[in-house]
Amino acid sequence: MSNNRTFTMIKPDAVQDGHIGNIIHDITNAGFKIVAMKLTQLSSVKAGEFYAIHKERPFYGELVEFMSSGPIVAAVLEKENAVADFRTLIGTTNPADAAEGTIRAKYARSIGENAVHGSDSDENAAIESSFHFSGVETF
Ligand code: IDP
Ligand code: MG
Repeated sequence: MSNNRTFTMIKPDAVQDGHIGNIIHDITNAGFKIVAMKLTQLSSVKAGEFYAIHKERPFYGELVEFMSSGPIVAAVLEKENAVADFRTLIGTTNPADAAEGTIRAKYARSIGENAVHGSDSDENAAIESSFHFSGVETF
């Protein structure tokens, strides 16, 4: 995948709290085009695979349990400089430190239950997009 796509999830906290519509609004308002999207739920096995890179971190078990606790919205987004611009739009991992107006500042509950995922590199954006979507589901 080129540098114009990134992968996101609206996490279980934000789905539960009724923020799907507002978050999609913020994303499209910021100039991202949705090229794949679905409401789904991760099993604990799939959540563990998705976050395998964090296996050694102390919060891994909590993260896997949280990410499989309820429905999520998975999506692939397109925009020039997508990965970096989307990280700016969502704000820092801990919403207490996130810049005003960012998605995490507005909608996250805590550092763990932080409303949205955003890929951290073009390579991971491609891996994470194909983890969730097949070719015919991506436009
Ligand atoms: P990122 O989502 O901003 O890229 P990462 O460091 O990649 O942050 O961590 C992945 C996810 O793990 C975070 O979005 C958050 O849900 C969770 N997480 C990160 N740090 C902590 C922590 O200190 N306690 C609990 N959960 C955490
Ligand atoms: Mg990360």
